[in-house]
Amino acid sequence: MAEKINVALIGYQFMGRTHSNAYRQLRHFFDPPLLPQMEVIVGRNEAAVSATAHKLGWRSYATDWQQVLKRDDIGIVDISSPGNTHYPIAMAAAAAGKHIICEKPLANTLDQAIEMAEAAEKAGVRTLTNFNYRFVPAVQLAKRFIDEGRLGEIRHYRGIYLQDWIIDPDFPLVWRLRKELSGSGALGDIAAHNIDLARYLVGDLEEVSAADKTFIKERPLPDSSEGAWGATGKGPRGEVTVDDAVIVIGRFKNGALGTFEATRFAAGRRNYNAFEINGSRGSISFNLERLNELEYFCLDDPEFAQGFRTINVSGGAFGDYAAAWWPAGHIIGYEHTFVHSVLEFVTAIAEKREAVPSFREGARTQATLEAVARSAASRKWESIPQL
Ligand code: SOE
Repeated sequence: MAEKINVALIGYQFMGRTHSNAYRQLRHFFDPPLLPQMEVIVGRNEAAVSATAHKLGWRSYATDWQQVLKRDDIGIVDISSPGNTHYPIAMAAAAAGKHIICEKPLANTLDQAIEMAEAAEKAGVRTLTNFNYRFVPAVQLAKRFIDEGRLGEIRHYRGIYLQDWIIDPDFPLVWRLRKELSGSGALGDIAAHNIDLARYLVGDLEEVSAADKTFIKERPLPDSSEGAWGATGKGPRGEVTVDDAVIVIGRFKNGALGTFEATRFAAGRRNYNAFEINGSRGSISFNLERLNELEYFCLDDPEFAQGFRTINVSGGAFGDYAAAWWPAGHIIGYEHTFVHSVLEFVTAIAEKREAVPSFREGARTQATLEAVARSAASRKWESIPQL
């Protein structure tokens, strides 16, 4: 029987739910070397967090994360709360010797992200920045194709992440639209995924040039003082202090060119996270809204048989993550990516190795995000510090 490790989850909204589901499902489908126990879920609103604890299957709840970090029986701290809370919680968790999993982007500034990575490294605790889309089996197949050289030399990475959930000008001023809470808008929320996937699949970028835009400058204040998602309203309005959309061109260190576009104003695109990669021998294309599929074109096929083919990435042929679920063709979804990232994290803890992507990796992506923000402000190319 594998050893157990108690988890304290901070945050109980969207990400709190995805992480809870991951901890719950993990041992039903995998054999992790360390078994996470859903010990305590933490949130400021007692009525809401106690109801959520019960619903999501946590043994207990608490309203003060600082008290929870003092507990010797907690081994993992999971930070699934808004961006401005990542830094103070992670710094305190590292000081308390806890392993830390943190939602993306890692921090609201590059300086904070670097400090978090260094504090954890110094404390000898394991970390994971939860860029969950790395853990889609089709994305892992894309990585395998690239690493095996099937695409040849990589020339282009074209990433787009399109959503439309704030297109209504009366959608409230939630925390993601306030810089002091979220750090940035579409940039940190969704371009961060684009850029992390590009770094994972193609490598680090060295410089970027970017433009951003805030289309709706004021929005109704939300019902809740905590800045949670409230009803669309017509009451007093507050200023939107982040970007609504961002476009980027970039150069990778290995010579490839990249383009990135992220917006929450693409009507009809709900969570359209897609990329295409072109190499000297072929191409691949992925779209999260069809996440079990990878499109592949190969110039090594005989000319009369050339064309994009759609590979259904499910079942035993596609690595441990896909194999653990259902037989081929019996597809998986969004929530499974979180189970895989939790598996990577507890396995790394048990094996006493760095989890991937660690806080250091999260800080590298943050360095790119910050260069994008700098470029959008300066209207010049900006270089990316290599960490
Ligand atoms: C909201 O835009 C959001 O939940 C992001 O925060 C996630 O990172 C993304 O995976 C889905 O959309």
